[in-house]
Amino acid sequence: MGLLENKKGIIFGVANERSIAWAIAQTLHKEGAELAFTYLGEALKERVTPLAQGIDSKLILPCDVAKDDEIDAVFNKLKDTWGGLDILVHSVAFANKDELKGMYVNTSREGFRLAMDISAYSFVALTKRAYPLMEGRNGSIMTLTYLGSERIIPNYNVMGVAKAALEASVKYLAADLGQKNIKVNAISAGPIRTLAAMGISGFRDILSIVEQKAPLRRNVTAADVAKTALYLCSDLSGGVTGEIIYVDAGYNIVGI
Ligand code: NAD
Ligand code: 0WE
Repeated sequence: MGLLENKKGIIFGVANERSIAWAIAQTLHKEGAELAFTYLGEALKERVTPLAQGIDSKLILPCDVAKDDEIDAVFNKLKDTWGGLDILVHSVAFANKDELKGMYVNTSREGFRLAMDISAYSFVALTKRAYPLMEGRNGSIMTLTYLGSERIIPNYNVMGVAKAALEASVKYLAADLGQKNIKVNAISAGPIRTLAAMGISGFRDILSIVEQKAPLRRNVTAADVAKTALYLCSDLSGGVTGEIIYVDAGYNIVGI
């Protein structure tokens, strides 16, 4: 008997088998959850479909989180097929690549808008549609964030500001939805080699610094993050809401 038997969840943010969202999906499925997936664009459909089908998912839907009509279509489909929802995982971020280098002071108006829209507002947009489906069922909503929201990580720039907005949104949404018995939390993950980390200059150095300085003297894996996601989805985290939980080998506590 799994921890998530009879629970229904939707996962936003699988791009490939290295995605943090994919590790979360596998872990939730192992504990009995039935999952739906969304993907961004036709190119990713081919990648996501076989992964999702491999864990018995029947709902694999397109969704650009910048588009309200696509988000509406996803939640209408969930309502028609399942009639309700227990779990929402938001594992989506995007900024233009040229904003993730050089000085933050050079951030463009459009670059700021785009990063905020995809990486922060989208969490509000998804939650707005999800909570009516979670009525009377102990819902759990979560997102992924990074230490760059609160400390200066060179080149993270506008993504750090978007993650700060995302983390503040977690708290406001937790306050809104608490009365409906819905938890809203974030996992602040340490650096992990995924598509979103590809081509980030200095990423290797970041991994090496964490390995040298983090209390656990190692980097975290997507599987580490997935186990905390499981805790947040399950009744084990009853009473936990509005939190930013670090899964970073302890790196965030280190001063010098
Ligand atoms: P990833 O590239 O596998 O996942 C990012 C996902 O965002 C992709 O699936 C991509 O398709 C999706 N996406 C981007 N724009 C979108 C849009 N407009 N509509 C819908 N989906 C869109 O990389 P990941 O590392 O698994 O990232 C997942 C989350 O984890 C992100 O929020 C990221 O900020 C966060 N995070 C990553 C790390 C890390 O080091 N990899 C560390 C901490 C937090
Ligand atoms: O949140 C992230 C990365 C998010 C991300 C990555 C990309 C790369 C490709 C958002 N948008 C884009 N746009 C692209 O075109 N992380 C936590 C991983 C990450 O990204 C960094 C990091 C770390 C860690 C960028 C600079 C410095 C450190």
